[in-house]
Amino acid sequence: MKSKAAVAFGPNEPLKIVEIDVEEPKTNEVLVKMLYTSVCHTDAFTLSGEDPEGIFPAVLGHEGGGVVVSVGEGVTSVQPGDHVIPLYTAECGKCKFCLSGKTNLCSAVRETQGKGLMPDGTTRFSYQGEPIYHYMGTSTFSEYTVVNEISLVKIDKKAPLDKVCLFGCGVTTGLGAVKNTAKVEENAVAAVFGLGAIGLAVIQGLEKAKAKRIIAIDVDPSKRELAEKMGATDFINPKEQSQPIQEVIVEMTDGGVDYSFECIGNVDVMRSALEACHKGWGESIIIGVAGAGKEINTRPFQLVTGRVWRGSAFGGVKGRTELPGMVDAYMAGDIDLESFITHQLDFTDINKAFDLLHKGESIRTILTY
Ligand code: AHE
Ligand code: ZN
Repeated sequence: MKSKAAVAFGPNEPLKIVEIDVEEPKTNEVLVKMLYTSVCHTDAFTLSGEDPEGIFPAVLGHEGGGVVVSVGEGVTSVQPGDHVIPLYTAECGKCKFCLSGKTNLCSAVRETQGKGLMPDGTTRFSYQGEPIYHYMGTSTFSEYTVVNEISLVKIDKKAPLDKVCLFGCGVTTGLGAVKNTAKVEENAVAAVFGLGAIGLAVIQGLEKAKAKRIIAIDVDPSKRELAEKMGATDFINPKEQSQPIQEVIVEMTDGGVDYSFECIGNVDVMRSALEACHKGWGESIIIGVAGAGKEINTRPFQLVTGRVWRGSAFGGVKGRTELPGMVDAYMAGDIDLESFITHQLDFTDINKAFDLLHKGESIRTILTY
């Protein structure tokens, strides 16, 4: 079938809105009509050419919501008409990772996913007879997309997809990093570096966890208002400080924070975030995605003396098991999604959504097909 799509033909080129061909779903695959998608920094990161797994031409996009159109052979958990959110972290429930009880990282389709292919090694997208690659197993920048059954979570039909599509990445990642990865306890002191969607969701998660002090850090002073609305108790602009930011934080917290979160993908900030942690127990969670070839540095003494470095992917959340509950929590008024949505545009204006993100003017733009 024909589908309107925003194709990334090459690194650093604007996406091109074209009509691509989408094949029927094969065994264990599902054809989804996307209704909404948003743009995450990771899409921009891959488009920039910095992602070692980036392949072109590709249909990017990994934060979306849609409706099942048809299912391939063997699909049992979803049927046409179901409302679904694509998951870039699949959940097969059967692999070594899923069964470990220690991680949300599923290995079932991850290898082919990273190569922009479906598990049979081919793509369902083409343009003028040439293959177009998938992305993160989701490719939400096409009105019709083919996704593995295990990369889809069915959610309540009553939930507004133009809001809950945000559970596809940023919000879930931030909330999950607090709850699953850091396991923040009541009265904890925390610092959040970078106040995009993930950082703001971390702040919201910290407030839910009843952290007593939530220090929000960003070089953009305009981020303060939203950070405070989400629950930040302090805001620091590192540019206004004469000392390194970790020293500022250590001083103001009597030795450092219990938890810090790096939500940017900047390896220098990752170091600051670790070194802002309290001796003996402070834990720093790396969430931001760093560019190809980047490495983190610190003196090993920082770890010897009890600080811990951890990473979090999709907030440690098992999508098919946990997302329906998160959607319900939103519906019950326990999670704020509205505050993340700063812009709404037509899907064909997707390059504008990238511009807004690059300029730091938006948190999330919801694109409507
Ligand atoms: N492809 C990159 C890694 C990208 C990466 O780390 N992705 C995050 C999600 S970013 C969402 O906005 C992640 O969760 N990764 C886990 C996984 O399985 O990819 C690279 O460096 O190769
Ligand atoms: Zn993302």
